[in-house]
Amino acid sequence: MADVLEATTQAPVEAKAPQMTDGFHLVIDALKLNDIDTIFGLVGIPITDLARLAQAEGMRFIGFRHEQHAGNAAAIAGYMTQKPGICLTVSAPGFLNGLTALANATTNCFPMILISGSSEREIVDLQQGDYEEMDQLNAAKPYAKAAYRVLHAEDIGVGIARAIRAAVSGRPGGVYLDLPAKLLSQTMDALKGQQSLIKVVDAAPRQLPSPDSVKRALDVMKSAKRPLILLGKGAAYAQADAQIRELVEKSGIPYLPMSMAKGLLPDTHAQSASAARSFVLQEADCVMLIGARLNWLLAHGKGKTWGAAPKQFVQIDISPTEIDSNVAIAAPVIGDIGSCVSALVAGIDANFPKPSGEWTGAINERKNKNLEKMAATLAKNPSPMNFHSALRAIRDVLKTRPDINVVNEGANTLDYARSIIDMYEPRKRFDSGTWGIMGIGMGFSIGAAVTSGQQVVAIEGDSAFGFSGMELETICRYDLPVCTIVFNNNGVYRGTDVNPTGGKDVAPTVFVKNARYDKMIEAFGGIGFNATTPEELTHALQEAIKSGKPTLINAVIDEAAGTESGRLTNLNPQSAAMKK
Ligand code: ADP
Ligand code: TZD
Repeated sequence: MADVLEATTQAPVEAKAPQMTDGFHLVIDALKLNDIDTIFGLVGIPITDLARLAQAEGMRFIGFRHEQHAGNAAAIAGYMTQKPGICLTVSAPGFLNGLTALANATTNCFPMILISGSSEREIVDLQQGDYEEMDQLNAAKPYAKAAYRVLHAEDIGVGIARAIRAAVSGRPGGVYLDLPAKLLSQTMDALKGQQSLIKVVDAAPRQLPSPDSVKRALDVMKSAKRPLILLGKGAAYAQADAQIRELVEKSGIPYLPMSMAKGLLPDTHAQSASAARSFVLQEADCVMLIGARLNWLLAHGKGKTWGAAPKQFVQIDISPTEIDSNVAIAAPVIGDIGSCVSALVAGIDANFPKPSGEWTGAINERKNKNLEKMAATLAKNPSPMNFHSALRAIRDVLKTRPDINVVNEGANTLDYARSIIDMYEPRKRFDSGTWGIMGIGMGFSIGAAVTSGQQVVAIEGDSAFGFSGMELETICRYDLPVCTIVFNNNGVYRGTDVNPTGGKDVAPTVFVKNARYDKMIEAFGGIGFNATTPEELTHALQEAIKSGKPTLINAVIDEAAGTESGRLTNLNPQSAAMKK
């Protein structure tokens, strides 16, 4: 009888036992619910199990050797897809390593979420010396678009939803999400847990421009004698490729792409004024900025770069506070680029004046002259190679493969590649961006390869490459189709500087001479090439692309070929002071 009683009293208890879930599962479930399928990160206390679980639950976890590069991969994935890229790190030092990438993402308007584990609040707030103790939330705030912390398992859904919205709505940016260790192991009723998750609806709502702002912009454009359209990476991000092409072609206005907007229309487009950049910036009397800021990359909209001709600016941007940030904007159009450009296209009727033949003719004349000059420079075959002859070889191979993603950093390597390598498709060029930061190379390459599943060619200065070189192992581990080309000129900018004291230490800009970067990738099973002539470089790049394997080409460049700071010589304090 006692047995029967026990059996009958136990059975119902077991049937009623609530199914439990925990913080680990809820984080993964919330990300998956929002169609996020990849995490870039680096494991350790307290997030190793989170990474394991993500993989077990069918997400892709790409593990890096340093968090900055995981963060950069997440940021570029966000830029390519309009979905926030996710970077996962451990507490304090791991978080700080990721923070550079978060700040860079925010600066460049790339949507990403840095998720870091953190140590116990009670101990951190009393500064009692926890393992990897740090007040990460407050450290992140100045460098992020938004920063949140979740303390209770039932708030994970809200935390992830807010982070997604903050990253992609309005002007995109980097978001920090703090997950204390205790939260991850907190348990709660599984059903209630599932019900607490949020599938974000319309994360980046369209923002229609006001009709009067569109009319004002059209009126300003109509009054122009020498109009110009300037496309920035905001225009590339917006994925309004067809509308932008229609605006350019229907209006007939010449355009200039900023570096990462190259390929939004093919660089070979008849209306591209890239080869006459200085001329059009100086001579234009009306400039329409589409997703481009008048920051240092555009000389703040004033000074010698912009010439003496008075300018009127039209600016299309999602962020109203961007307007008038450097010079007066005659016609701001605030909204998402797709909606704004569509509204402008609709307003271009038969009465809309085509740019005069005088203006387009002058641009074409300047273009042809500059292209001829460039062709002569590119045709030279100095030994050792210089930037131009090496880039000519790369350009000719890439021309046959417009689908290839191009990553680019360095000083001279960046400046020359930007103008010599044509792009033909949108969102295929990823570079040092708004900060002119070194170190994006391998992170962006991995992010682009994982996101697109397609070939990446990274064109890297030897100094620039060094910031993320250890990620070659990551590239080999995941067998990614990334070909890294190191422009090896023995140093930062060049390799010829000498220590004026005659002492043993080399000059601050100089590296080990004749290093063989190709040997580095061989250590991890990748394929290395050494190229000392354009022919060798062409052959190596063709082989690399054909293999679809992790490859590295050590391109030997004349160590005297580079200029200090590339084209930014004027920003060096000493040269600036000497000019005064
Ligand atoms: P670039 O460096 O190519 O000149 P910036 O990064 O300076 O480009 O500028 C990008 C601009 O695009 C930012 O001001 C940002 O607010 C804006 N932007 C980004 N996405 C959108 C969008 N979907 N619609 C409108 N503006 C956008
Ligand atoms: N550190 C970081 C994070 N970003 C930077 N931009 C710099 C340092 C300074 N810097 C540049 O602006 S370019 C550059 C550095 C160190 C490297 C230039 O040398 P390189 O390229 O070998 O990469 P070139 O083609 O030889 O000029």
